[in-house]
Amino acid sequence: MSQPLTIAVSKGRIFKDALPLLAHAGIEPLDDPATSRKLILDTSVPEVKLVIIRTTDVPTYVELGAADLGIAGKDVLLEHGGNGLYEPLDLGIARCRLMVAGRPGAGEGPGRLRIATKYVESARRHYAAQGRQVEIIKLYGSMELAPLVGLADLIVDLVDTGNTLKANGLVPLEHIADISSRLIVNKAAMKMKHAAITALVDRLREAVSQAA
Ligand code: PRT
Ligand code: MG
Repeated sequence: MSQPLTIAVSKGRIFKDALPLLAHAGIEPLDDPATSRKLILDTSVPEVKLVIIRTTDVPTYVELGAADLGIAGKDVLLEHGGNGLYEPLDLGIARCRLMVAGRPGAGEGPGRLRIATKYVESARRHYAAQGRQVEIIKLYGSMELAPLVGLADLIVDLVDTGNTLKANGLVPLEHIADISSRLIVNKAAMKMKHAAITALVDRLREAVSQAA
């Protein structure tokens, strides 16, 4: 790999789960983003750098070519729309489900439902497919609170163990999508740095199949 490559990744659970896959491809970050304040991390491969950004910004960086590649949850990609990106590989990490949740029995009546969510586009598509008129309230976090204080009837959020819902007296009601993190690639970079990128994608694919 002689061409420089930049990979955009968020520092939370995706970073943690991506480490063993990157290590299989010979890429080990020289700093720990949990303790370092650096936003650009050198790796054991001199040409490869990791840029550490908010998970919702990953598709933007990659689409606009500020990073050649990125790792992002399908939840984030569904909101972004995926324009200008290739999505060559499901990394199978940071798995969860995008679900409708609420108090038991919530949302069964006729009237217009209020849905609180960070996932406005996915929620809109879900209810449009059902032909239901809903009012969507955009939130940036703590969606579980919304039904408890009467802000919304239902929420659309990620569910893993279900413990967060349970702790707040909520239950999962409808499944919208299975979520995992995907490798995304800038379209121009795929042409200009084809050899380096396909080599990396192949190594990561191998790592994913060994992890499965
Ligand atoms: O920087 P920012 O805070 O925006 O992101 P982050 O640091 O949380 O990002 P990161 O890298 O940790 O990754 C977030 C991504 O992880 C999401 O975009 C998903 O693709 C994926 N993921 C997988 C999850 C979960 N599982 C998950 N359980 N993201 C969030 N959760 C939250 C969920 O929103 C809810 O509040 O965990 C709670 C539910 O968990 P359970 O186990 O109680 O059901
Ligand atoms: Mg977080």
